[in-house]
Amino acid sequence: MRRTLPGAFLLALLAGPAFAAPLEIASAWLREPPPGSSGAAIYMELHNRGDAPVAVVGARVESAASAAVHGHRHADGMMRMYPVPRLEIAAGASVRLEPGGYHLMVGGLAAAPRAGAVLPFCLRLEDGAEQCAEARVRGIGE
Ligand SMILES: [Cu+2]
Repeated sequence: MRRTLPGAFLLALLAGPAFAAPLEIASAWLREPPPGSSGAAIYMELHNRGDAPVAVVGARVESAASAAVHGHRHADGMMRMYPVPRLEIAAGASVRLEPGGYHLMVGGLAAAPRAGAVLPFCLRLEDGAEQCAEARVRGIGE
């Protein structure tokens, strides 16, 4: 039997998205959705550890129908959400997704995530790579 594993392993290492994507996702969390709601907003910190800009151009949550980056802006005394099709993080910079600002809007969750659980998600980057992480579900008063 030929031993092909080391070669394949090396190839996987070279082709792995970790090499192409210097983006680090930290402290991801979401609030437990209220009963009857199938939507949620995921917050997180994005750190670009690389020496070139990185842009988030999409997202996916396996158990949800939709996931997209949104922003918030004040208009006529109201907070309105708007889609952010491309969120760029400059080289060496960080961007916070936090309540009242950017968030990852999740819609059509198959099952409502409960406090203490984690919700896996992936961000799609402009170069085609994906960066995945888990968001921790916080309770209502947490
Ligand atoms: Cu939103």
